[in-house]
Amino acid sequence: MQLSTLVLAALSSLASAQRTWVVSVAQNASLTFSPDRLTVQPGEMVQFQFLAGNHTVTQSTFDKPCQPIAMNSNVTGFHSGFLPVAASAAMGMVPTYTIQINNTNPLWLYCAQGRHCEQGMVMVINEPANNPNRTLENYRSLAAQAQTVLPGGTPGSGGTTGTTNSPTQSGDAATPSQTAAAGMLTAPATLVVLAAAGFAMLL
Ligand SMILES: *[C@@H]1O[C@H](CO)[C@@H](O)[C@H](O)[C@H]1NC(C)=O
Ligand SMILES: *[C@@H]1O[C@H](CO)[C@@H](O)[C@H](O)[C@H]1NC(C)=O
Ligand SMILES: *[C@@H]1O[C@H](CO)[C@@H](O)[C@H](O)[C@H]1NC(C)=O
Ligand SMILES: *[C@@H]1O[C@H](CO)[C@@H](O)[C@H](O)[C@H]1NC(C)=O
Ligand SMILES: *[C@@H]1O[C@H](CO)[C@@H](O)[C@H](O)[C@H]1NC(C)=O
Ligand SMILES: [Cu+2]
Repeated sequence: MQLSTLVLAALSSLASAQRTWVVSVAQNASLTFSPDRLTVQPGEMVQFQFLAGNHTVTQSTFDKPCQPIAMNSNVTGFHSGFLPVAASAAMGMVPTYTIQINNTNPLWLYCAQGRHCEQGMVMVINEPANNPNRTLENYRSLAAQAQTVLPGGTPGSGGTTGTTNSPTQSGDAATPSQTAAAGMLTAPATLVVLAAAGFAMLL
């Protein structure tokens, strides 16, 4: 009874070890998130891999791009802060910031460095399908006329920072093994062992 509960718990944790989508930040030292439009299911993860320069990924509202979402709504939102790309590169690593997607609400994101947001360094997760005005193109146009605000407070909230030594340059989905270095994705491996041990004891 206790044992099968343990196995079930381990298996259901495995089932919830969802796909991780990778967004390359500043690929080729460009002012871009790549891809800049992603559709992500609730429960899935998005990992930002900071490849060059000194950038952030920061949440805003659609209507007020380049400003922290908390300035314009009652949502706290997330903000990676500036990640240590050069220091990590010296060790052959790429810094990462990983968020969990909890619902299908759109997430409008910008880089809070300098005037990168005005220059188009923005993206959307779960662009609304049914509102012809709330598009990435319109968000980027609004951003071009905005003024970037760097959030105060503690960076890194709302997500998990880490590093990877095998960034996924193509910008699509990463397998857990590719992102295991990010730390949070090593948990399922432990559960595999747990589940295997559970089965072994049942036999
Ligand atoms: C970076 O360069 C590669 C090779 O030229 C290209 O395929 C890719 O689209 C570039 N990425 C960005 C974000 O411009
Ligand atoms: C990154 O940019 C921020 C804001 O401009 C600055 O305070 C910080 O020193 C920069 N970090 C590096 C490593 O250049
Ligand atoms: C946040 O704002 C939304 C819409 O303005 C409102 O429906 C919601 O109740 C508010 N939530 C809190 C915790 O104040
Ligand atoms: C889209 O924007 C146009 C022009 O600003 C406005 O007339 C229209 O009502 C908007 N549509 C929606 C669905 O918000
Ligand atoms: C999803 O929920 C987790 C746990 O409450 C939270 O840490 C995370 O910031 C949320 N994700 C987003 C995109 O708000
Ligand atoms: Cu930037």
